[in-house]
Amino acid sequence: MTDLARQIAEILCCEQRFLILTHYRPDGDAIGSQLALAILLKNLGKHVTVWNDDDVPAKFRFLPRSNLICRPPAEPQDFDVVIAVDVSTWQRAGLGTERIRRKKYFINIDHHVSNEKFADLNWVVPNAPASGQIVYHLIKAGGFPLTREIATCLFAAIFTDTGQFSYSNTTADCLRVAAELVDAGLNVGEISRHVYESYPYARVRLLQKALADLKLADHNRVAYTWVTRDMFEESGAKREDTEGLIDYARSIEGVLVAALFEEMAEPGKIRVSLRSKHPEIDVNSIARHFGGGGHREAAGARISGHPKDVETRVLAVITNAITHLGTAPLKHSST
Ligand SMILES: [Mn+2]
Repeated sequence: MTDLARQIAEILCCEQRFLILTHYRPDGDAIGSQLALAILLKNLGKHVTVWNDDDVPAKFRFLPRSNLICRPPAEPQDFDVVIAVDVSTWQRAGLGTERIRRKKYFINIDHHVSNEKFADLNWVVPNAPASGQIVYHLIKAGGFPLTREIATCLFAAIFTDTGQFSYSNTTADCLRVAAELVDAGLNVGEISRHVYESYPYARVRLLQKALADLKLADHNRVAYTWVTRDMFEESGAKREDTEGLIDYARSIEGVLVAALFEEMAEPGKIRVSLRSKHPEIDVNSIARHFGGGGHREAAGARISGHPKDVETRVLAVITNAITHLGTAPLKHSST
């Protein structure tokens, strides 16, 4: 147990008014970690505010107290403690960052290797599989009760950020933590059904369109596809429905890097998600090339430019990153 963990636990005990922020376009780790902290603080009798620029994705609304998450208000507010969780840069916490008038303590809990350590107390553990796991260790450090509600949120956080315990960040420690969370009374099948088997049909229509456009490049070692504004319109899918689409590109045999290009609502802006399946390929550094970041195996960036042009630039940097690996183990032909 680190001093930092104990120091943060003490602040949770002593202070009264808390704000919890995470990144916009929140994923399961962001929402799960935010809600776990919120429930923990509520149980301690604290005043808790939870903001996000975007709605809670439909598949995470089953999480306990998900209705605590709301949009930042127009007027700035005072807090004793501001906690950013699963946020690599302060800017990624969105509008809420501009709605804080006063704060005594500023805490950053995160696992992105690209974290900019923007707060006063920065608890950044790049080898933690999920921010939710760091929150778990905070609960242990403070001797706080791990209720079933908190365990559900933390399990969802770790479950999603490890790709249902399938990515190489799934360590023995991670599974031990997960086992303890399940011991708190969780039904894993039920959580899995909510998160992975309750997609709106519109998402499947978006998937059909995105897969129809999927392409292989660089001796079939790179798979990429697009979701355009037209695809959103035609399918009726929401922005949150793109989560996980990249896994289809990633799942192809022989593919080392997968890329998903998404035309954003704002014209001329492209969101690029990247995944690596090879230990020597660091997509965080590829994303950083374009002002983004993330993890070695999963990262992203927002890039301005003409779609075709952005695609060419990103594919060139990917090619450059994998060129030294050779083209040996290829079993299938280009389509
Ligand atoms: Mn995360």
